[in-house]
Amino acid sequence: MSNNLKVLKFPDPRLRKVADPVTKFDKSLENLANDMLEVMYREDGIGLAATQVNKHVRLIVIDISEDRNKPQFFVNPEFEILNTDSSYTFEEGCLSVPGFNEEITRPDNIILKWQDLKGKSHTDRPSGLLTVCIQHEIDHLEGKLMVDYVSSIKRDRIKKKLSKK
Ligand code: GNR
Ligand code: NI
Repeated sequence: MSNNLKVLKFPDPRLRKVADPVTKFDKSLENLANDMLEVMYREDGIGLAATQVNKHVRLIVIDISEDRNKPQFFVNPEFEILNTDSSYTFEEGCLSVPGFNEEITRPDNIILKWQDLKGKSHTDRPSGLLTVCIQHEIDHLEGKLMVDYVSSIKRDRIKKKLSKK
């Protein structure tokens, strides 16, 4: 099975759109989630935001399991920072910024609220890699990218390199 979704690459301006909340929990949402999962697995990512495949709705898929068989779906995710003093630095990569890794520091003590594909609400305190990944993906829904955390000199250099491709 294969779909037509392609991952947008920086500096594509469509990556800067702010995604709309999901209001209909129907079959088409489920289909999009499964298509995104396929793209994520195909490209060896641990997460994917709908924005990256040019669908501007607040939907994220993540699989941080070793066996790549524990998909998680997050609809309309939001987080609250519990303790701003506690942060974590991790070398992040992004399918929309291929070939670049950057150390990014983010809060590591958050409460996450989201809905599942049926519209049911959940609240949890993520830990480890999920804390990093969900924040990276929520940034995408806000039109924000990894490159926004680096200096403008470095960002311009990345832009030049990726524009040549
Ligand atoms: O595959 C991915 N790996 C990754 C590593 C560290 C922090 C975040 C990520 S997400 C990334 C896939 C991606 O671009 N998701 O938006
Ligand atoms: Ni990304």
